[in-house]
Amino acid sequence: MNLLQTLLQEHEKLHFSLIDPDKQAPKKAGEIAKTCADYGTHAIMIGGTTVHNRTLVYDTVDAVRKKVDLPVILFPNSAEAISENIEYILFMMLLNSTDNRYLGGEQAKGALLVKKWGIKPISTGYVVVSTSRRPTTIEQAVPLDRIGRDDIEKAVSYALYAEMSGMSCVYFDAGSGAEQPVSNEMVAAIRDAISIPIIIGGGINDGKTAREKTDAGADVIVNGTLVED
Ligand code: 1GP
Repeated sequence: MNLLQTLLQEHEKLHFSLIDPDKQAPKKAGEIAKTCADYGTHAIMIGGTTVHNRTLVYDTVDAVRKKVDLPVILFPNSAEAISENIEYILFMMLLNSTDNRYLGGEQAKGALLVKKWGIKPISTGYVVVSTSRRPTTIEQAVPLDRIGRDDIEKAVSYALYAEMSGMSCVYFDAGSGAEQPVSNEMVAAIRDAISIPIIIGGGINDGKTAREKTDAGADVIVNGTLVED
């Protein structure tokens, strides 16, 4: 069993707090992680679309691990963002990218580092959903087979692809600071189609919205912007 499966045996639903190393100094990241831990988050995720500095990732992970006793999971944008001191990694394929770099290129480079450093991978089918009028950072950075907020069938097809390929979970992300989160209807349709854990993030800024997503079938809610503010 991987970390996500183990945590889901202990808790019905999970909350992960995402800290972007590019948004604050490592010391501050440690303080944010401590606050999240005090609020009862189940794990700290470290990552962001813009970070390409392994040393900064290392220092951020180090500061967070010194402050909290929770699992710390890397959420990498490329092999460059993988640091030696992380215990877990969302080993992701960006399923609706149209750039081979995110469909195997970075993963092959990263796999060598994950092996060398003994990092525990959590294989993840990562899907970006476009819900905002203004493109989010990830939408600007990566060419995508666009999935709109109402493209439920397309979202379900990617979820099925992930499950049939043996990935251990899916992560549907509206992007950091998204104007709207992935819809409840989309989450429910994905839940109906697959049985592996569903992570939902992007634009979830209050408890009511988070609850709607878990009621619709999400297993894990990710908050980034909210925990940084
Ligand atoms: C982005 O899902 C995460 O990858 C978190 O999004 O910053 O909008 O919470 P927010």
